[in-house]
Amino acid sequence: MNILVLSDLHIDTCDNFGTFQWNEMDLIMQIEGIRDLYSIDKVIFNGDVFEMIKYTYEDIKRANPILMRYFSDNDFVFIRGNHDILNESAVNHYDIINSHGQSIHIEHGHNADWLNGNRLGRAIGKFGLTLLKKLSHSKWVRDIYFKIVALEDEINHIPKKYNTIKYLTYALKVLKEHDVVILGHTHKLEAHHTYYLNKKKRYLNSGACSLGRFQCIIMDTETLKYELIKESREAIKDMYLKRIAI
Ligand SMILES: [Mn+2]
Repeated sequence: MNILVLSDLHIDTCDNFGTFQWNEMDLIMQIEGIRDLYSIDKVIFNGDVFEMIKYTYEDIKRANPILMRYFSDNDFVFIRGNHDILNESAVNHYDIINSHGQSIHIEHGHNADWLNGNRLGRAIGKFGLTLLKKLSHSKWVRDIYFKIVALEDEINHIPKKYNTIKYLTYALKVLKEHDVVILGHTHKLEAHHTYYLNKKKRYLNSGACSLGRFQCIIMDTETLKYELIKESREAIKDMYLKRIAI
């Protein structure tokens, strides 16, 4: 089975605060192009697909009708990230076991963070979210909250605060029970191999598809061969032009 794993789109309402910066049709064409080119059997969205911290799901849906329709018309897997933890139609992780008994584990990766990764942190986070959900019925609380989040994002640019070694350590923990682990969350597309517990293990990160860029992982789940794909906006445009010319 060939899988396509992509993450961290942070789909927003396409206003000035957001980091999605994709035209809906361009993104769909990009995904469809890859599906076709690599004979993809399963598309897996590895978390932070929707920017539900800064925006409400309803507003995101309203701003991206073509994309939402595309998602619901296809049998895609959606994994929960820390920015779309409230997405009820998503799962916490997705595991595949191939015919050789090798196990591939896919999750967003925010469990490596203190706030998300231990019981106390999760309890605090959950309490905060519950409180926010209750208070968010009031428009002014919601407005102030979204402003604070937007300001916070501007001060600490998302990818900078991630310490790669922390996720590597977390990946090693997960690899005790799996042969391959695919995380997202860090916005850094990367791949590492190691011999661990007498087996070859792989940690991959699906990078990000925000800011109009396209990064993803393609993997043949039988051979565990993979490819990291990183395309700039310009390369994507060139590809369209070529496709149209044909
Ligand atoms: Mn994340």
